[in-house]
Amino acid sequence: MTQPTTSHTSAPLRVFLVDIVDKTTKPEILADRMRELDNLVSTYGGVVILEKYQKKDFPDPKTYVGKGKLDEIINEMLHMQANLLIIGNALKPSQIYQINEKLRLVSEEHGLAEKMQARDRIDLILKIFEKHATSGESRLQIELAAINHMGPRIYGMGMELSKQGGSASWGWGGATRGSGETNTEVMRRHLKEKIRKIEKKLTEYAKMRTLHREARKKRGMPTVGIVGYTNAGKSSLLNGLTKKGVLAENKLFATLWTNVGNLYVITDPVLGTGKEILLNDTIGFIRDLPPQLIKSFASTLEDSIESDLLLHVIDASDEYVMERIRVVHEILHAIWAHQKKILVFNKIDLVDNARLEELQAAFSDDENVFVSVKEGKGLEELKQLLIKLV
Ligand SMILES: Nc1nc2c(ncn2[C@@H]2O[C@H](COP(=O)(O)OP(=O)(O)OP(=O)(O)O)[C@@H](O)[C@H]2O)c(=O)[nH]1
Ligand SMILES: [Mg+2]
Repeated sequence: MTQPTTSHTSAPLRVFLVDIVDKTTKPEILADRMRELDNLVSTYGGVVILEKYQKKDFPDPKTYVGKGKLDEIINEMLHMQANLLIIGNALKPSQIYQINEKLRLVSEEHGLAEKMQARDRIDLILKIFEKHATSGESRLQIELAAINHMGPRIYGMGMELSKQGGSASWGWGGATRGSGETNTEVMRRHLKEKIRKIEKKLTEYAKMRTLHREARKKRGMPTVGIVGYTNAGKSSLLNGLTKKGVLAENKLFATLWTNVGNLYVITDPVLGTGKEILLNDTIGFIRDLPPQLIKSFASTLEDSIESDLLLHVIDASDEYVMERIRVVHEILHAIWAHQKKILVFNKIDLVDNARLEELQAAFSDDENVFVSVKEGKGLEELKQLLIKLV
């Protein structure tokens, strides 16, 4: 069950991954979940030292992971000198607190210079978001998401807020213990005020976007939102269609803001006339995103939600393509994005013919197109479909 992947490296984040799944989970689903977690860790810059799973229908109310299993994990962490425990699920604030308390005690007992810590999958995603966020707006959205996720953990546990520039610290160091640590009311007020300020600033950004959108509508320019699972190739598609030069990377959540590009499609080759379409590329989706977190990104997602048409980009080479499509559908439903969609199956350069035929047959009722942005295949067909539908 335990698979040491690397031994004693000197990476600063030496991670022990643990995933808790229900007893009916199939081995291939388990492997897929692990692969995604592994990807999240490396996108963040950590190295996975060990991986473990536990099949459990009812997580332990106190520590999520069962007590015996947790002791086992901590021993292995000590043995392998792992400093970060990532639990691949969404834990309650009190559960992650209990685990961290245990890790702190053991770290002290063993005189570790740097104490071992634990985080859940949402913390990890937030840290990646934080790392990739460059625009003022995305930083604010992440701060809001972090307070929403960590907030209850901070004041619920009577921890102290570290005063880094007056904002809540949610680094791996997390909230610290110390003097005045039970002043819960003060913290609660402080966080509430902080949330109010961030939401006010985000509303200003949203207003600006609305103005831009209305101006575009007046000009009669149709808008298309590019959505899809993280790493499906959304930014690459925007680049492929518009020669925009947006960052596309083999990393999860490379995009956290809205990239916009104009696409001009010739509709009458004789007259040389055509139609201009505005394309919006934005943050990718991933399984089990808490609604609060999605809500934090509402203003970034608004351009897609309000667009005339959606391009749902899908990595056709992904073994779990159906599952990814389902996750994206669910999120689109949750954010009220109900407009017409084109399914864009990307990366067909990595897919064999039999699989392509299978996908084509499975999605024959939907508007769909099969492309390889990398090889420039299918893009012309996609442009023509776009023109027909907007
Ligand atoms: N083989 C192949 N790789 C592709 C293709 N399109 C994109 N990629 C690669 O897929 C990876 C992800 O591409 P991005 O365009 O950054 O994906 P994204 O959906 O914008 O990802 P996030 O912003 O992180 O959610 C990059 O390494 C791309 O080079 C394709 O048609 N074929
Ligand atoms: Mg992107």
